[in-house]
Amino acid sequence: MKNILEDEKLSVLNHSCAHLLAQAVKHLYPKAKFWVGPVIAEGFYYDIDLGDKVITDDDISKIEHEMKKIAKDGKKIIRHEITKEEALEMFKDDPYKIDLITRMDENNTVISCYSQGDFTDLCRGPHVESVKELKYFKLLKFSGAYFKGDKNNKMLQRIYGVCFPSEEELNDYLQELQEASERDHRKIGKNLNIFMTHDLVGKGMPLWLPNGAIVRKELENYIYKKEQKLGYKHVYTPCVGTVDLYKTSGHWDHYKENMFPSMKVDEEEFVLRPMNCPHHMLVYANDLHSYRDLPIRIGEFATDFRYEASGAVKGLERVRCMCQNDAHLFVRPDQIGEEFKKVVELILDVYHDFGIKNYKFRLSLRDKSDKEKYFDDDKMWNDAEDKLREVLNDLHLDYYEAIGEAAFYGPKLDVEVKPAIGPEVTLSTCQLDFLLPRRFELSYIDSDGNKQIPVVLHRAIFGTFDRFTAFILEETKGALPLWLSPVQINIIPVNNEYHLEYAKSLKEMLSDYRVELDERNEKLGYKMRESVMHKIPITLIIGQKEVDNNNVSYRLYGSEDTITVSKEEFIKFIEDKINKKN
Ligand code: TSB
Ligand code: ZN
Repeated sequence: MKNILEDEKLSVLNHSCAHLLAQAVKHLYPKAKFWVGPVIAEGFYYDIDLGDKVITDDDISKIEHEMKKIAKDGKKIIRHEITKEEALEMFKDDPYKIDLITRMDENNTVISCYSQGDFTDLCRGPHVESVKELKYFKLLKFSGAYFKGDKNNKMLQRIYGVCFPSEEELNDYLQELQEASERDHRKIGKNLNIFMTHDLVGKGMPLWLPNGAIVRKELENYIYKKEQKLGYKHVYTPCVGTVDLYKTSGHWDHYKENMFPSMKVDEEEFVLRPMNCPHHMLVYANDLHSYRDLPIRIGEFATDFRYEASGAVKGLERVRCMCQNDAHLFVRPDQIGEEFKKVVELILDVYHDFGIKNYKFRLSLRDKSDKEKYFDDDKMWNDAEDKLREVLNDLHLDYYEAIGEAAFYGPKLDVEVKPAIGPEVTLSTCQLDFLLPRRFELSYIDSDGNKQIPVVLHRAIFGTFDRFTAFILEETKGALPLWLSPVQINIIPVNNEYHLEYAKSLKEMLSDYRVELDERNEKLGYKMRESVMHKIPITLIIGQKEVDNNNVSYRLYGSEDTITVSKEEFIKFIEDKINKKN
């Protein structure tokens, strides 16, 4: 998807188009007052105060029509430079512009504004020369938006749009936008009954429906098996802890703004946990450890709660209640490299199974000047950062470095992916930590009988089941592979009167799989179309030929071919497909 902000010419064009939008709104609603109209990655928007009026689809077409009219008229866009006093006078009827002007630097005497015909807007510019250049635009959507993003302020009307220099580019972009919205996991998740949300449960708190629960269970089984083979031990721990636990870990000081507020129960003060590390530190400390026992790998599918801004929560991708595919690996300093390498290899292995190809490794480092977020121990940080770099270089992996993205306890390797809509997000992560083991006074006995402090690797391969499911729904456009699909096989008898009995016997035979039998009295074509709409990987079509020959005919999702095989061959085929995960 094109990012308008990355193209200077397009940015100017879109900025001018935001002014054109404001001018058209002013023509149609003379009392309108204007806040800001910035360029964004998707085009532009303008926040407008329309009194009590709420924008409708009908208004949008009227505004678009008016914009076309003004553009055709072709007025020049002219820059003026005025003093702060003049600006305050010129915009005296618009409290939003006055807000902007009064906050401008006293010494910065030059304030610029741009006029086009009967409309003038306060603006730094630059702009195109004439509104004539604004020919190929489209208003995309509208929503309410609080003034300055504060819900105690007035709700303004935000209108989004985009503009291109040619019709072809606009159409291409709109087509891409349409495709992205088809791929949006929120849309797919709704259509395929994967998850729902409800105001009574709350923002960012999705409910996994039966179909979603199947996907999640399969993901859990899949990664559990991998982790078991690699020597991980899984635990279950509570999704709350006392405030003291998070004071000990440092989360209370460094991560509080991401946490839900605490609650008092009897004499204890609890907090919903945002991370599982403190619990796992205590699990480690429950036993004495010798250097021979390490690495110890403690895993958990663990529910966490985080405060995410209400504007940031998004379907399953960014939630306030999430389940991490988490583990904490307790290692000796000499094992860091090898263990870190194993984690990276596991990430690559899983991505291979899921066919994930478009991702970026990001080495997230501390911002040395941010003494508040990051504990102050240069040597510890430098050692940790060098260690990660060393392994990445050994593995010949492509990565880039991001300052200020480290966790408060250490540097990390993040894997970034691009969702259908919106900015990149982190999926997998592996984080090095010299701090928490100290804070929890963890130890092991070395070969000389002395106490040593272990190092911890925090890692989540899927990240969270929530985010990973969102991503995989978008990658597959909802057409999940056979092993993950909520319904794996759909059996359609051509004619219930003659073929239903045999179809039922097939369902019985396939009882190890997730099978549906469509015995509704609907036309074959209709049932076939529904099977495709629900993205079911295999559809069995059972007619007289199949009954007579005691075999099956199937179609794979996305294919028009019907293949006839014996029952035994069919079972072998699906077993093979499930095992290969393709
Ligand atoms: C890996 N303590 C570590 C853990 O041991 C930790 O919590 N790391 S994290 O903060 O990076 O979170 C782990 C993963 O959770 C992230 O990589 C990301 O994939 C996922 N995640 C983070 N926030 C959210 C969210 N709001 N919604 C969905 N998934 C999230
Ligand atoms: Zn952790």
